[in-house]
Amino acid sequence: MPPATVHLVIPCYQESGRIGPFLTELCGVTRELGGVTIQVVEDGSDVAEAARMRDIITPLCQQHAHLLPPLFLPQNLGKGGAVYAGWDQAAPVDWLAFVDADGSCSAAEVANLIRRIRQQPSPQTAVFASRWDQTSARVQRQWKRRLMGRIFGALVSTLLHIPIHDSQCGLKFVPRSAYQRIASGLRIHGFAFDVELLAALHDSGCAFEEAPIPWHETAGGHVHLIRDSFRMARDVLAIRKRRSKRPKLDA
Ligand SMILES: Nc1nc2c(ncn2[C@@H]2O[C@H](COP(=O)(O)OP(=O)(O)OP(=O)(O)O)[C@@H](O)[C@H]2O)c(=O)[nH]1
Ligand SMILES: [Mg+2]
Repeated sequence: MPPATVHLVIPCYQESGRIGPFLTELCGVTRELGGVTIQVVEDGSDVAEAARMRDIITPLCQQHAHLLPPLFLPQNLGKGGAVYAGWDQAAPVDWLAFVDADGSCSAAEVANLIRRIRQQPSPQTAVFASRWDQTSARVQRQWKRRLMGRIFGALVSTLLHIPIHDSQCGLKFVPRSAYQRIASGLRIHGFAFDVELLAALHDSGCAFEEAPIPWHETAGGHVHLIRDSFRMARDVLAIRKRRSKRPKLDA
């Protein structure tokens, strides 16, 4: 039987300085796996940045048929908006996925998780990579980010009653059929989009699992610890409010 197919989106905002080596390696490892397409979604950075991204990606597209032409969004939608724009245009694959552009999660680890989801007899359980509960040798993050990540994880699981430790890790796999059931109700396009995605999957009956991965934080991150944590906490509260209003399945 052919392996389950995967469409992997890389959301990018001002990433021309970081994406090159990671994308090159990712194209190599996924080509060996087969059945994977990759697409960069450039999230309305600016004209000069879009040109730099084109210069990096075009030669790689010529070498790798499974690297699709990038999608250039006319305006900045936010990380979630970029991921969904890529997923919404995907061919009818088995799995939709995204990975951060900065290579904090290595290409080899992306390949490992693709092998892992392919062990499912059919795509059923969403797989969220996780930086939780690991020795500092495997997960290298600034202590501030590690701390904020733990606080945010506790906030998500407590307020939404969903058992998860790390909702924000930049590598996730979702069965396409499960995404199709929930896509029309997804509203959050910023950095907290993963939380809404998780809640919607959970509420629709799609199981999920956290998969521990090594993580090597890369300099030049876009997430502003105070400003974005505040926005994300606000988004979690909005998700909670909306969920409390939804009709109960068994009503
Ligand atoms: N589409 C889109 N992607 C964004 C935006 N801001 C950041 N990203 C992408 O989101 C991903 C994660 O952003 P990073 O800059 O790696 O975040 P970070 O500050 O390193 O935070 P962690 O990776 O969680 O430690 C990258 O692929 C970014 O390009 C945005 O406004 N739009
Ligand atoms: Mg990062």
